[in-house]
Amino acid sequence: MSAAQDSSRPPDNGPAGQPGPAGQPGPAAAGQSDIGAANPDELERFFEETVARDRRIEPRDWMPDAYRKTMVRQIAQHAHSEIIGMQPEGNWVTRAPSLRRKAILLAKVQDEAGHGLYLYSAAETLGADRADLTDRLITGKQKYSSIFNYPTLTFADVGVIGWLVDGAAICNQVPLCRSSYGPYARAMIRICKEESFHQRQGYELLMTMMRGTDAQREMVQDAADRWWWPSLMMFGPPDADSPNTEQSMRWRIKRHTNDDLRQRFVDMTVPQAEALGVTLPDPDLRWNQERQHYDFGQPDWAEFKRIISGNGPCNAQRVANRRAAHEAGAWVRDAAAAHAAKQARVSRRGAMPAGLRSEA
Ligand code: FAQ
Repeated sequence: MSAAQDSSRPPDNGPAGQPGPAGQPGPAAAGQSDIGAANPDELERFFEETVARDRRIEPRDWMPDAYRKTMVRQIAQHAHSEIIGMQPEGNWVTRAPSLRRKAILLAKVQDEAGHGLYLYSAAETLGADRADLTDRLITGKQKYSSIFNYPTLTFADVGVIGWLVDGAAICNQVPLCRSSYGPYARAMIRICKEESFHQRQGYELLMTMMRGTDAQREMVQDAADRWWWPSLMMFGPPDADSPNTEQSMRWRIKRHTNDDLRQRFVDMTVPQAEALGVTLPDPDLRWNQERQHYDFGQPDWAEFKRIISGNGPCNAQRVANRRAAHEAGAWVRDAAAAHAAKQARVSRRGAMPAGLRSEA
């Protein structure tokens, strides 16, 4: 369907800031807030209608600056989380107890790198610069998920991360496949498929350990005790303390509130814990017949605040590792840029008539 046929888009000959001919970005799509000759009210109305009709906002479409800023913030934090999230489990690659477990873990950690890369690309469609985003991560100016600031003490942590952390990520991210920003929503579809494999491998690993020795069962229980509360924090602060939820729900970036998703996660996870034979470390956890949901206790929100402001058990180590990897990779980026420049020179020369080519 062409943009002109799609009733969710203004015609191609619309004012500056709207899509140009043949899908070329209009001026605003390049990240400019100056909408030139366009009627700002009309653009805003068109944007609101597109969102209200559950149509996607695409990179070439006009969008309010605040929407663009929110999307860059959320996508960048998500990308950083995937990249930093490689570290806690990566810590166990060399010590996996069998070749099979090592192969599975390597594949999972590689998937996380891939997720980070899709997400940085999605942020670039909004005019963000990937080098700048990386810089914000390694200088502590941009957040990543609190969950990755806890240490992985035993191999059971690998299983519990798959079960609980990927389980929470799936709960949170499946609705994001319907997020209003097209590139983010599309990236999320593949990411969720891979997260689903990640969760199953974690559960299968824990099931194997629970069928093993007493010591293995104790390791699983200990890991579940340590990761349960941090997993609940992944959904963000309680709704009453979440500054972004209301506007993000209105823009249909988020489809559910933090507390709704947390409840969904608890309801989904309790029967899985029972099937595993693991006790979740919450004395307030019980089925509420009236609500048809589990009641549960609150995580330590003071701990959450400490972690997201950079003072968790592993924040400094995670960021230092990322910074070291970035600096050690500088020669690769330089070599790739030099190669790309050379290829561009060669193809420009190839396009020139022979008599005009310089030999230099
Ligand atoms: N950790 O107003 P809200 C994964 C920040 S990927 C750190 O509620 P919002 C895969 C929040 O950003 C996990 N910061 O904010 C994997 C905001 O920051 P600001 C990452 C947090 O955006 C598995 C401030 O607090 N997933 O696990 C956290 O509406 C295994 C106020 O909060 C995503 O990023 C937190 N837990 O809702 C990889 C999913 N919670 O404004 C490896 C996409 C909140 O100060 C191994 N993101 N903050 O800059 C989202 O759904 C949302 O951004 C929320 C937060 C739900 C995270």
